[in-house]
Amino acid sequence: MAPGFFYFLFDVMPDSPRSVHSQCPYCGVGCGLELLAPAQPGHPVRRDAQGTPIWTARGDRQHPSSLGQVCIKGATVGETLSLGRLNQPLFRTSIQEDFTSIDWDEALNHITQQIQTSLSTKGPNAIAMYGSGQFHTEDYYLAQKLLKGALGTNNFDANSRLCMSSAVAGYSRSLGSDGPPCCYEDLDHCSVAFLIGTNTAECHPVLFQRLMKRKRRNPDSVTVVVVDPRRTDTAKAADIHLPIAAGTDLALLHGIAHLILRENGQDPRFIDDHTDNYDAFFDVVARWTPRRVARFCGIPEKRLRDVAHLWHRRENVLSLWSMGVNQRREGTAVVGGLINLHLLSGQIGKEGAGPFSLTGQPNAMGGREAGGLSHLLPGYRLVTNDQHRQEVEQAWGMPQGSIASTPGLSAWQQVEAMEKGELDLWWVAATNPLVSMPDLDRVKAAMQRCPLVVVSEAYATSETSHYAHLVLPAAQWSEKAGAMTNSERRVTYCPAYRRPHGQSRADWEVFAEVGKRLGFENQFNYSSAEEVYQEFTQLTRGRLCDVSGLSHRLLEREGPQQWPFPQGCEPTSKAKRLYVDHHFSTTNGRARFCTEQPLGLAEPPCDLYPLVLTVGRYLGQWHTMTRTAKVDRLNKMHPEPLLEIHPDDAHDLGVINGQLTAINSRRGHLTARAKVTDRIRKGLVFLPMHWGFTQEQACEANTLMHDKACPISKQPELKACAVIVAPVVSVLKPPEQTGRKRQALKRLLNPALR
Ligand SMILES: Nc1nc2c(c(=O)[nH]1)N[C@H]1C(S)=C(S)[C@@H](COP(=O)(O)OP(=O)(O)OC[C@H]3O[C@@H](n4cnc5c(=O)[nH]c(N)nc54)[C@H](O)[C@@H]3O)O[C@H]1N2
Ligand SMILES: Nc1nc2c(c(=O)[nH]1)N[C@H]1C(S)=C(S)[C@@H](COP(=O)(O)OP(=O)(O)OC[C@H]3O[C@@H](n4cnc5c(=O)[nH]c(N)nc54)[C@H](O)[C@@H]3O)O[C@H]1N2
Ligand code: SF4
Ligand SMILES: [Mo]
Repeated sequence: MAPGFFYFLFDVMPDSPRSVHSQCPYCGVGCGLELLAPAQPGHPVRRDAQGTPIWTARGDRQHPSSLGQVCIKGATVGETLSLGRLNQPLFRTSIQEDFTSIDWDEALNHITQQIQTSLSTKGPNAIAMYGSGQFHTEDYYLAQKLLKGALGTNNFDANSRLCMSSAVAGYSRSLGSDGPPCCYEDLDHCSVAFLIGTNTAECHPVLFQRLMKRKRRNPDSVTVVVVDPRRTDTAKAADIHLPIAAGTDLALLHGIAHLILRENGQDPRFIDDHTDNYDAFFDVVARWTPRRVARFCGIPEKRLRDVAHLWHRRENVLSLWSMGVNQRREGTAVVGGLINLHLLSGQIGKEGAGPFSLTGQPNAMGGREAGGLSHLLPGYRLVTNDQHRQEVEQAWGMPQGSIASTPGLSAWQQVEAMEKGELDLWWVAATNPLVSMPDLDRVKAAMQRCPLVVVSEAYATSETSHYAHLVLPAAQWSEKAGAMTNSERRVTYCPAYRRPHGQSRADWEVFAEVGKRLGFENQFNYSSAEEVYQEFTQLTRGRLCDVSGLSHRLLEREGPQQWPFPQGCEPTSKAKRLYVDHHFSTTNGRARFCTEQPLGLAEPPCDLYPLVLTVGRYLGQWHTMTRTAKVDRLNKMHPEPLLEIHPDDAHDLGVINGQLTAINSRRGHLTARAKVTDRIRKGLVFLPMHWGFTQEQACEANTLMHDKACPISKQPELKACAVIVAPVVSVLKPPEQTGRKRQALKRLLNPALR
């Protein structure tokens, strides 16, 4: 169905469809939602706090990934879609001025003029775009075509750099390609669930509930192991919790490998037939004796042995991981260390087993397929590969040599380039870096050196918009049609079922319009998202992530589908897992053992900064809260950010439960109320990432974080920095002053507020 059809229908029009099916726009579980129109027979029209009619979300029983389940964020998404939205484009020449409203034509002129100037003076690398795993695949794809094709710069990167890039790099190094090999059904079949660096209960709740349901019904059928320095809700439900010291995961994994070998739990046939580099790996893990590992990780040796014992060729081990593993200065090596265990025990490409990264965002997977990182091209291709570039140039109808052969700037490198005055145009879309990047004061200062900062944003007051020159109103999920891929490689069609708010436009439409204005009329001439998707799918033909058989129509008709889905494929005939034949994506078909030595934290604690701060998430808040802060129920769940601190540390530092504390790192300081709890390891403190400077309870955790990153994946170590904590004896921020500051900030964006 053409997206225009739905645009035509207003939220409450009597002939509006009673319900539509889509994928939840929050986490990477990618649950199916059924959205019920505001007006249902026999019921009053549901409205949000401003009286706008709202659609109600509930679990879609037909969605194969979630089977009707949802969590509280998915269930309340309808309440977030209209409140506080940005109405029209806003512009100012410097961030000291107030914004004025402008029309789209003028807004696009500002962008194209800056691009033309940059191209004729500094060249294409003075332009960069920073996108997001919350794009639809169509948005992602056209951003690649615009930057990498039309402009000739690979300076497109996404917030996946802060999220999944260590997993991408880890899969590629060990298995020859990106692509999680498992599926959610494996949760029903594994005999061991090994959860490392993931707070699944809060961050991928529907998957966690699936595992827990199985465990409740048949407690002995599966052993759950959780590796996390905090006793999270996930860890509380585990059979074995390993509260290792922050940043010691690789040593733990090497220690497990060491014990598997000692106990003869390896799979010699699998190793001989399907892997490379085993001898070098053996030499590395031989040195990680149980005693050394137990001491390094700060856990009892007995617990280590209990866990290693579960990793055996006769078991079905499914390992799940997310940010506790990826956000490390050695993130790629830790992913490699985890995949090593699967190769050693032959636990991959079979039911209930394998290394399974839990994707953070709803379409970070689709982004990877569309080439949405600065070293990638659509269809899991690489910018450094001559043949890959030529294939894409040909498909795009662009001359050979249009695409540059070196990787573009990664997310943090874009900030560094602004610091050096090398960027003329920084275009941020569907991400809010002034909450989510490390070392925020540096990012703010860097942005002020960039002549044109463009922010494409759905809501009126994001932190990043406060440092922009041009703000473009974005149509968001529900207002634009598109496809998204979840963690188990399942693609769901997300229809446009509400009218775009105010003058907002879909991101892909804006990218296409800029392409056309730069003279690429033919290349960017699309009349619907469906056409964009069609072009993208053809570029995946013959690749691991082949979706050449998919289209919006097929997905609408047949429902969500897992890839690979080559042309001619029948919806029911596909394999649920990758690598079932144990033929991997490397040139010789063999998977590869990794051999890095553990390094530990990039900024270890010291006398001045004796504690390690880790930063993560709460169940009821999403990232920078532009959406979830609009839901009363979610705010009541988490009224404020709290500093979790162990009772012994609190005692040593004179910190009292509920008291305001000051937290300092080498880069900044902030205050937060203390929650004294033994659910966190001694020596570690925790803050949530969510509350940016526009929030009443502002707590900019990332002003404290450093930018040190994994040299392979370029993913920053957002899970640890060294801090000192002290009780606050006087109130630092008198309430009137905070109020005035907020008023001033609001004024900046005033014309946009409805
Ligand atoms: N409610 C909610 N759900 C979300 C999101 C959200 O904002 N809110 N965001 C989504 C996104 S984009 C992502 S990426 C995922 C993130 O999902 P998760 O990675 O599960 O979430 P985090 O809270 O960032 O971190 C997970 C855990 O890592 C632990 N950790 C810290 N340091 C270490 C370490 O050195 N080793 C180990 N083993 N563990 C460590 C922390 O204690 C924390 O419990 O969540 C997704 N789902
Ligand atoms: N210390 C620390 N820092 C972290 C993390 C951590 O664990 N610790 N986690 C990191 C991770 S994994 C992630 S994924 C990031 C997340 O961080 P961000 O990506 O910055 O967080 P979001 O709030 O999801 O930002 C999405 C923005 O896009 C807007 N938006 C929504 N829909 C659309 C749309 O369709 N189009 C456009 N143009 N805009 C839209 C939203 O209003 C919002 O402002 O944070 C990272 N930062
Ligand atoms: S688990 Fe994730 S995808 Fe599912 S409803 Fe909750 S936030 Fe949405
Ligand atoms: Mo993420």
